[in-house]
Amino acid sequence: GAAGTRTLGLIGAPSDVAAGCRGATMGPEALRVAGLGDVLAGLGYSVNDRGNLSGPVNPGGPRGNGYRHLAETTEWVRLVRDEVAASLAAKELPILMGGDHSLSIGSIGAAARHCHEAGKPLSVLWLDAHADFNTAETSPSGNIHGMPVAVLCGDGPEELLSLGHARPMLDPDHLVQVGVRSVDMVEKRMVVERRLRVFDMRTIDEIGMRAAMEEALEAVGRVGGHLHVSFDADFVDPSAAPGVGTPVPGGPNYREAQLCMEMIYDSGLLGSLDIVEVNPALDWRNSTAELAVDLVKSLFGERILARVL
Ligand code: Z70
Ligand code: MN
Ligand code: MN
Ligand code: MN
Repeated sequence: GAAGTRTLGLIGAPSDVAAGCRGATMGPEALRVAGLGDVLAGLGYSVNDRGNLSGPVNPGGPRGNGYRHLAETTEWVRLVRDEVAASLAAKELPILMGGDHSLSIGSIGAAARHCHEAGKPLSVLWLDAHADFNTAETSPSGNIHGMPVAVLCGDGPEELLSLGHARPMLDPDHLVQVGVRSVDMVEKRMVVERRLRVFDMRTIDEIGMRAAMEEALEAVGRVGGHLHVSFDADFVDPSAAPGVGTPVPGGPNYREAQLCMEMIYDSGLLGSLDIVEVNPALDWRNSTAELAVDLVKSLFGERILARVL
């Protein structure tokens, strides 16, 4: 967990090829400008900024065979997978700075192989307004950033599935989603059929963020081993995180999002992290990257007051 790993590896993946609109390419630099590295160093970690990966540019092509930019997305996912694998092999806790959310296929694929080789289980906490559980058949858009959870659970194009060490890369029972409030019509059926564990916004309204996160962390804690947290900036309410491509009203507010991160830190389970879908082209004075950095501070142990014993 974060408490045990003192070296963090920052990996920039400036790609928006799998998103519905342009601009997440600027996410990694926005996070650096907002002070991500300095803040983590200030918490006492040693930070290894591995720089940005370099992959295909966005060709602005149409949907073909159900997908937009499948070849370009596959190349970016492969680059992310290999760099996250290198970071894990160097005993770092990797932090992927996206980029769109399809890149999580690479980061989680790398974590899955790493865990498989170490003989420990992998669990994933997916913080997102969306379920990201579409396939070419169910997707209304063809945008692959709406499909990574399905790919990780074994449903998707051969090009992406074959990047994993096993099929599925992730046991769907080891995935917990929090914050979901926008699911496409056919996607809903799949989420229910595959029995995904979802703490949607209705549940959070009813039981509160504290109880929802207690249950979510209990579930991933039962799996044990390595926890990967995949943070889509659109998890947070757009009033606090306006710089995202697909804002959905009715998300966790600033305080609820902070509590969520504090509770993940306290679990001691964190083994790798994605920060994705920050889109400076749609933002207001870098406020969304600054919010993400505030949240990451809590995720890595910052407290309002020092804990007494
Ligand atoms: C929609 C689709 C999505 C992120 C938007 C949107 C998916 N369900 N994912 N923003 N991160 O096109 O599949
Ligand atoms: Mn997402
Ligand atoms: Mn989303
Ligand atoms: Mn199990």
